[in-house]
Amino acid sequence: MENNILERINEAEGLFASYEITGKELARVRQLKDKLENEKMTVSVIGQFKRGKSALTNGILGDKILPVGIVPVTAVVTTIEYGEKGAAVHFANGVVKETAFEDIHTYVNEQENSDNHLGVTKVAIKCPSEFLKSGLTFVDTPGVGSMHENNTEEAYNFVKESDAVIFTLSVDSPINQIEIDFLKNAKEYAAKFYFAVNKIDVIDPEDLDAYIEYCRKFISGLMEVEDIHMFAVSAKKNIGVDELKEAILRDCASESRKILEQSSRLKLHDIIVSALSQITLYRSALSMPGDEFDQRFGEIKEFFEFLHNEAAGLPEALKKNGAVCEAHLNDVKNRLTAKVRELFGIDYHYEIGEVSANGQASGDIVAKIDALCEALNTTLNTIFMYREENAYKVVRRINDLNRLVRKLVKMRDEL
Ligand SMILES: Nc1nc2c(ncn2[C@@H]2O[C@H](COP(=O)(O)OP(=O)(O)OP(=O)(O)O)[C@@H](O)[C@H]2O)c(=O)[nH]1
Ligand SMILES: [Mg+2]
Repeated sequence: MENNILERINEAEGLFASYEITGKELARVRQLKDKLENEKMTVSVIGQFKRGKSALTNGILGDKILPVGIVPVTAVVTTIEYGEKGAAVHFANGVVKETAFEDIHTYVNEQENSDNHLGVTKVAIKCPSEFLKSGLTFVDTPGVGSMHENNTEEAYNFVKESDAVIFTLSVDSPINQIEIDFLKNAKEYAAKFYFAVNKIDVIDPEDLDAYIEYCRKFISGLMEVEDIHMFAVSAKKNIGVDELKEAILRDCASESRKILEQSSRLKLHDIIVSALSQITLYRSALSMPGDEFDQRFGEIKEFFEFLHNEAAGLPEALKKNGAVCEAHLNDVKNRLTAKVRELFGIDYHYEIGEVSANGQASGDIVAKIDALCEALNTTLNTIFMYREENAYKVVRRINDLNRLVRKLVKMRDEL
């Protein structure tokens, strides 16, 4: 089965490319293909808040890169790859801002960027750590279960992109329901698990043995694996961290292909499930009464007009600034996606391109916004068959959709 996962991905790509409503799944499946073809492995540190994930990340990299603290700290995902020391902050509107290493905390820290009000999608760090030399992407994630719901959401989202995870527990608290739920979810996406029990410096050796044994038995049951290895570590005192590092590097060297194929299989399954739910949403939107459709189309047209006027009202100096225009266009794309979801209940997908820092404005921003709105209007008219009077076309479209569902269900069940 694993051998033909790439074929399955290609097949899914072909299907998603033929339908406007599966644009998001198309982008995800292409990303998956790129990861598999280029053997890009992502290893994330995940777990409940305050288990010491950031401290452990620093310990593994051998550098005090990330902020650590007694209160919930990590608010955004931080990816770390091999390279000359540097950091870049990625924002939802496509802007990428180079930043000094010492300033990372401004964006990552919950106290400074509360509920991620700065709209950061990730902080991408480069660091010349030996551990990263093989090309893997190492990721520190926000913790689940604190009162900061945004952190839990970010953590759940990022698990979907992880191939291997270090699930971090700590001896100051026995495994709890929040962790169990998170672990069960992670199992749906990641192909390889390392279990780290952190903060062993604060516990007596006999208590540690009892704790490890308790967790080991429990997790073995949960993971349906007989013999789970628990890595007892202290990120703070650098105890046991090397053993964990070596295990990861060994597996990356000897079984990265296997891990990536298994992880791709799990992810493709999830993408297909998401496409099927998108089709369900679409079908329920299609059954909307005609006058309600009229009202929704009226509302989106008003929104188009609002966006037109907003762009027209931008100061002339900004309209000439290429980076500002690109960021504005991306921001409009994000808002259009949210509007379509609000009005029609489906996820409309836009690629958010990276904003180039010193570009000259190419073309008129107002005309670009109008073109974006016009294209969306045409697509919405087509996919919702809005005021379509040709019965043949309607029937063909519905049959087409039924065929897509059948193919996806078959594919999902075979994965
Ligand atoms: N004694 C001890 N304390 C530790 C160890 N590792 C981390 N800590 C402490 O635990 C607290 C939380 O550490 P962080 O690394 O910020 O934890 P986190 O899991 O990243 O927290 P969030 O980002 O909020 O989810 C800090 O006060 C650390 O100093 C350890 O090995 N031993
Ligand atoms: Mg943290």
